[in-house]
Amino acid sequence: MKLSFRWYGAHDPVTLEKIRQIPNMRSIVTAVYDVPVGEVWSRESIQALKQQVEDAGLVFDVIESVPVHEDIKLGKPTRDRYIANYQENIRRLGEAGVKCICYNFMPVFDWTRTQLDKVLADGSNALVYYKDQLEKMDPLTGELSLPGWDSSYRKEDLKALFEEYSHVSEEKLWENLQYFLEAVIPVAEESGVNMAIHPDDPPWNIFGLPRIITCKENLDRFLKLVDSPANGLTFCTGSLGCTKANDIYSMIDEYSKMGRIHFMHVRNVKILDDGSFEESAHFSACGSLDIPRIMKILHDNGFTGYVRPDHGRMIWGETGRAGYGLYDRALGAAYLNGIWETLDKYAKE
Ligand SMILES: [Mn+2]
Repeated sequence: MKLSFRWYGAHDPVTLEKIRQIPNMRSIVTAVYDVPVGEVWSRESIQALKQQVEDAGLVFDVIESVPVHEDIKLGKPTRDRYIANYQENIRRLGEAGVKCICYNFMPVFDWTRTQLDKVLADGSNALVYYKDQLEKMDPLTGELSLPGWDSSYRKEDLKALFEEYSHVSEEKLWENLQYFLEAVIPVAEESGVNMAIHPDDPPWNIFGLPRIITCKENLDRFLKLVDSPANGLTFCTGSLGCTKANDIYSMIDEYSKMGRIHFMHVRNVKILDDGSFEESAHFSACGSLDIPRIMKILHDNGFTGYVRPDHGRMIWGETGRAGYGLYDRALGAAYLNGIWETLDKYAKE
C-alpha cells in the first residue's frame, strides 16, 4: 500500500510539515480549491500545489477530487463543454505526475451527516447520521448548512436544481454516467491516470435524489460501463460499510483481485440498531468494521494502490474542519501501518 493523507491546501490548519511527521507517510491527497466546479485548473495552480507537496518531502500523485459539474450528472446539452474541461484537467494532472483521481457522481450533495460534533462516550466528538434527524430536514426550506453542501447555492438555485433532478431517474443517471465515462476514460488511459469513483455516502437515496454507487450489484454494473483498468474505484469502507446490506469484505476481495481498486479510504463506522450510524475511531472494537480483516484481504491480494485513513474524530481539544483534524487521522494512519507491517512480517503464506 501507499499511505496517503488528505490535505486541503495552504489554508488547512493541518500543515504538510505536520503530515510529514506521521511515520511511513508517502502521498498527499489534495486538489486545486480556488477554481469553480467545471472549469479548467491552471497549469500554474497545479504546479504550485505539486511544488509545495514536494518541498515537504511528500509525493503529489493523488487528487481528491476533480468535481463533476451538475450539468454532466443531469445530462444537459451544456455538459459537453464541462466534459471537455474535465478531459483537459485529467491531461494536465497526468502531465504533473498524478496517477489517481478520486471523484463522485452524487447529485447535489456530497457526503451527508446530520450532526458534525456529536460528543461520544469518551468525550471526543464525531460526525453522525441519525435517521430520525434526517427525516426532519428539508433542504429547500430549513436553514441547513452541512458538510459537502455547496454553501454557494442560494435557496432558489437549490429549488431549481431539485426540479431538474425530478426528471432524472436512476436509469437516466446511469446513462449520464456512462456518457461521462466514455468521454473521460480514454483520456485517463492516455494520460497514465486511474479514475477512482467514490461511493455515495451514505449509500442510499437522500431527499429523493437518486444515488447509484451504493452496492455490489451497482458497482459491478459501474465497472462494466467502461471495462478498462482506468475505470476504477475509491473503496471507502465507511461509506459502503455503514449498512450491513453490503458485504464489504467480499467486495474488497473481488475488486482488488480484479485490479479495479485504486484508492482505499479506510475508516470505521458504528452501525446503530435503526440503521443510523456514528463515525468512530479506526480501531475495530470502536465500530462495526473489522479493519485488520480489510487490510489482510488487501495484503493477500498484493494491493499496491493508495490507502488513506478517512474521517477522524476530534480529540484532545483539536478544532477545525469536521472529520479532518490531524490527531485522530494520524492515529488511524499509525494503526493501518501497524497492521500492514505485521502482515508483511508474519502473514506470508
Ligand atoms: Mn471516503
